[in-house]
Amino acid sequence: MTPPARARGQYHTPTPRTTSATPAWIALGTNLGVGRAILARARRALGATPGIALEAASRVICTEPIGPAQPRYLNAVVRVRTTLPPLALLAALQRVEGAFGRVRRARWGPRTLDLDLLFFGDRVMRAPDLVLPHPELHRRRFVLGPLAELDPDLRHPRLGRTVAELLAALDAAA
Ligand code: A4P
Ligand code: MG
Repeated sequence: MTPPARARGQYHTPTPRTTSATPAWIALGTNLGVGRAILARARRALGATPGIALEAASRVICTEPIGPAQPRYLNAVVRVRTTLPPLALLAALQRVEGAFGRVRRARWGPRTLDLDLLFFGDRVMRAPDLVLPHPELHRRRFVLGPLAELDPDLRHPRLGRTVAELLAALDAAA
């Protein structure tokens, strides 16, 4: 039996797609105790942003922290379709981060919600405020795992390898 659409991580897009909308992939991360609720609210906030339609969401995974000693993270990836240009999409992500940031600074310190723009279609760019694809994504299992769940055949436009291939390369190097 086919699982319900929601269980497969697929979302219905209420507005009709326009041909000018671009697919984009966004990584979500949090290491706050109530992280699952934060991620669910962050997904809703993204989907409610004008110019952004949520298309699919990976499962949420619990991951060991990369970098300085800190609590474990919850990570996920979403695919959206957007009519915003790349820098406007980044600004929208930063506004959502900021909305959650006000909560986190009061209670938990500086990092509660991190939203990174992984891919914007097949755009390759290196501007002062935005590097596309995200420069670390191919080194991060906590990004490639959820990404592979959604779109394993998606090809990295600069490295020329698919998400599944990048994940396999990371596993082989471990
Ligand atoms: N920026 C440039 N390109 C991009 C892009 N493609 N997407 C600039 C998003 N931002 C981009 O980001 C710093 C600046 O990067 C922004 O002003 C933007 O103009 P930030 O989120 O404000 O700062 P940050 O958190 O210090 O940097 P970053 O790179 O997001 O942090 P990390 O390296 O992601 O570290 N371990 C696990 N297991 N899971 C995690 O999610 N996350 C971190 C956060 C560390 N360890 C982790 C995880
Ligand atoms: Mg970030």
